[in-house]
Amino acid sequence: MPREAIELTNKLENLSILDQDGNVDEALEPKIADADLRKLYNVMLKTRRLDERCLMMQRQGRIGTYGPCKGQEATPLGFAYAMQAEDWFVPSYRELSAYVWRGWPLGKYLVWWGGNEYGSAVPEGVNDLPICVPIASQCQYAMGIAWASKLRQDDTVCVCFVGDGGTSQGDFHEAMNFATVYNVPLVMVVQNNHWAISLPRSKQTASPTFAQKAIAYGMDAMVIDGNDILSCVTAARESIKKARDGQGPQLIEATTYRIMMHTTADDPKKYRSEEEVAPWLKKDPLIRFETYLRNKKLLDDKIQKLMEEEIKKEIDEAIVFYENYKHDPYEFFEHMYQEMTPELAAQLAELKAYREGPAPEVSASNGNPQVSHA
Ligand SMILES: Cc1ncc(C[n+]2csc(CCOP(=O)(O)OP(=O)(O)O)c2C)c(N)n1
Ligand SMILES: [Mg+2]
Repeated sequence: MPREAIELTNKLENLSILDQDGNVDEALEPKIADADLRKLYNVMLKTRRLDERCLMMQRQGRIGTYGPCKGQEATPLGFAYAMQAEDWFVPSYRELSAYVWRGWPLGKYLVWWGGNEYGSAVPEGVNDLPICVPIASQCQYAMGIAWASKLRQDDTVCVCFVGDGGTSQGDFHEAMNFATVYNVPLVMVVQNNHWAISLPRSKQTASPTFAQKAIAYGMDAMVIDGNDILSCVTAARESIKKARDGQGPQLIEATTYRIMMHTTADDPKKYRSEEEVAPWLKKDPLIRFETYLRNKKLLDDKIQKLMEEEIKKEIDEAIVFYENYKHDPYEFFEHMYQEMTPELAAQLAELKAYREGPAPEVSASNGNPQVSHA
């Protein structure tokens, strides 16, 4: 038999529970306690407001370049909600809602975007990694963390976030391959926000979905409406449970959209039309969640006004914390490893000697202007 067919039987599920008008598919509606629904809404709203303030602060020159997460609050939040506190969360850089849920102080987020490494110092007792900008490099860390959980038999799951652009990096595929071969408890979430800076989703891959890339690795996968918090919670619960039960790593593609610029260093008007963006404004995760809660009588104008006031106060306090934070250049070396490597220790000593020692004589004979480090 020189030629025979190999049957590929995989199918991908595409899950959507709460539509853009706030209508819910009751057969699929996940069980979430009323108090939790309100708390989820509170965190989603807080994330939106902090994100808006960060953008304003960047425009005022009070923080550095900023990467907004507007419209992408539901997916990280749904996963953070379904995780146990001791599970591991490995983000990229648009997962603010998960950080807020998992207890990161808001001021730390501002310190990070203000350019100080203290923003990367993970709060005590929180099993998270800091914001990761080298695209998809976090996939390798996440896979390693999940492998460690398996070797230690500590029953924890690692949830990793990566962008659609990140799926074109080798790191993503290496992590996926290793994760399935070693059957580690990893949940990989691809936030498909349709853009990687100015590169559209159509140029990112010829695959109809990002999720199907998992099939080649022997990994379970599904697609969800990433702007629907109910789909996100459902997919998160299911995938995290499977990973924890030893059924292997899982890939979730969350369909969403980058409403804002890539970062404040970018102008999306140069490469995409307002007509493309407009329909996504109607799919806003916050608005549909609000409609859902109002229909359930869990939210009204009074509760919402109170939430807005409390959130504003908390953000104001975070900004005061950030603006009073004494930036210390030596901290740059402190938060990368549990114990400083000899190379970093040597660089720290060099910087200290440079800043605190006598001003060096710099000759202008090489044609460069005479400089002093004062
Ligand atoms: C290894 C690496 N290459 C290039 C960059 C520059 N860069 C920053 S963001 C980005 C696009 C990422 O797109 P995606 O993964 O879709 O994430 P999104 O920004 O849409 O959340 C690129 C190429 C980088 N940070 N790291
Ligand atoms: Mg993207």
